[in-house]
Amino acid sequence: MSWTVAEDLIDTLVKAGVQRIYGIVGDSLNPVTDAIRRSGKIQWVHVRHEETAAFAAGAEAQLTGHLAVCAGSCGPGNLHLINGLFDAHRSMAPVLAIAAHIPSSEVGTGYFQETHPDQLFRECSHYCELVSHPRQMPRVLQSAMQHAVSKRGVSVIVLSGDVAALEVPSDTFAHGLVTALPVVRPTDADLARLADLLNQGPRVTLFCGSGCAGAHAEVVALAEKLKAPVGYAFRGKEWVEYDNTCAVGMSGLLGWGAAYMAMHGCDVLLLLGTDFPYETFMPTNPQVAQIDIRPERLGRRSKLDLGLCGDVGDTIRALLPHVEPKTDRTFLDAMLEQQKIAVGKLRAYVDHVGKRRPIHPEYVAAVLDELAAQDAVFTMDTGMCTVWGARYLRAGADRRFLGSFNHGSMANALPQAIGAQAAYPARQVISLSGDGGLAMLMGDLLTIPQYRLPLKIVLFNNHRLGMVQMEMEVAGLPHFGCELKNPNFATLAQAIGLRGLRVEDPADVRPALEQALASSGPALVDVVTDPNVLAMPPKATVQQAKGFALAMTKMAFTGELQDVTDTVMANWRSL
Ligand SMILES: Cc1ncc(C[n+]2csc(CCOP(=O)(O)OP(=O)(O)O)c2C)c(N)n1
Repeated sequence: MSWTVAEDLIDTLVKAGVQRIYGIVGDSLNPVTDAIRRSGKIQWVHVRHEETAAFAAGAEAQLTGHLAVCAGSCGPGNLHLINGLFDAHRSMAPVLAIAAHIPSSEVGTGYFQETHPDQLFRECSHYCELVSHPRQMPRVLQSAMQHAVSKRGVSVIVLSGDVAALEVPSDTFAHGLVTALPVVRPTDADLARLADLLNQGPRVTLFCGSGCAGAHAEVVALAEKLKAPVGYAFRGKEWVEYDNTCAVGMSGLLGWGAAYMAMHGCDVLLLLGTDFPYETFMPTNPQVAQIDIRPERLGRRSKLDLGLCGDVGDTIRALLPHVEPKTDRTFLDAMLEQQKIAVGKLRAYVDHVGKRRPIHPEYVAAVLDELAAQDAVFTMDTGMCTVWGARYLRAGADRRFLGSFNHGSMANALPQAIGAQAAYPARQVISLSGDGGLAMLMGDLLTIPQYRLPLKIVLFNNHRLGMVQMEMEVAGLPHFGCELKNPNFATLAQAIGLRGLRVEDPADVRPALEQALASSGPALVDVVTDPNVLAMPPKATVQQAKGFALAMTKMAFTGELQDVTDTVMANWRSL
């Protein structure tokens, strides 16, 4: 029986556990999509923009931990994957992209739709190879999958349609995806050095990132033994915030709580699986130790006194017997008290929502947190939605948070929600979308009814590119190019086949969210929110305050007095 490269590809992916491929069909991809159709074992999820395909695959991979796949046709088709692939790669999501290519005989001739995907995707992948001969195929695919899964990130195979249709020689070998992972921890001598450092420092703080995935019990045990406050970056929040009596919130621009203070007031700061990028939020006084599975990351964000390569869980398990229990809780208790105060301040626009229109977005996020399921998957757009998610959504053992936390791309939330809901049809999936973000990949609202995905979209419709407006203000610049003239998105959603609810009055927030979450099908809640809301980082600098004052003054002088008044009125409780 003849067996083509495309058939071999699909058969191997089925055996590796791949359940669906997101993409858009095209001539060069025909042998592959036809092999999918004939196999009947993989679902083809056809989206409306290939960027959605890549984001959706990235979300599926992050949630399941398994290989997820997307595909695009030659030239512009696969080029559209690129932004989502950058996001997946930087999130360490095991994703395989199938980039179909122009006819192999035409490569290098400036042919119709010619690009060079093997060069284009190099920066956003661990492995990116052109398949030009069928005999390469089983091994190149094996290698692509191994790179994606073991190094955690993106692999790309570039495949011309004519090569995909060629017969695979019968003597090639094939074996399944190898997923076994090693125990990775520092040597005993290095662990002893780390234990010494922790034992000697009276006040220790832990700061956690996504490398703490699956290590909740270990991090909490270490914190309790050391009486150490635990701060986190957003990608660490979902793993360490819940059931943790030492948790003191997040640091960074999105942050709140006592994490900043705990990191700056300690004697030893232990960074666990975090590549938190903002040097300005890192302290210079304490001794800093860092554990990361990727040794190339050690020391690139802050001063470093001891850097060790290891998996967080494996390392803490080996370290714990050498850590002496501390009895003095003074530092921890002081930080927990600060945390309580900070949480109280966060409630300023939640507990006193009043009748003010447009609605304060903080209130919407807080009510959503209250009403959402304990195992909900939240996706959130880059922009203010990420701030509200960071501050108002509480983590839980089974809740998951997805954003474009490392790549920082707009328009991530809807496509990530599509991937999440495709992978978990019975789970509550909620997209916190910005109006700018939603509009950017709005075509894929159509994918929701097409696949009967029951996902919910909560739209923070502030008629602004709000995050950038705020950035302009803190830099002392008047707003420019941030206004959005929006339709009624609830009506638009209705026309597409989603349940659409429009909310302009704070009193309607709760009932509308309740109705949306209770409905068995997809729903979009279009909440008209305040465009002038500011989100202060946990440590606002004098420079930022000055910038804000300067922007307001400039706007007053250019006649935009109403905007100035609105902004001050919107934020007086936080200013
Ligand atoms: C693809 C892309 N384009 C531009 C930006 C710069 N940017 C970051 S946040 C943002 C505004 C987002 O606006 P919106 O989705 O309406 O959310 P809001 O901040 O108003 O809540 C922009 C333009 C980006 N990060 N990604």
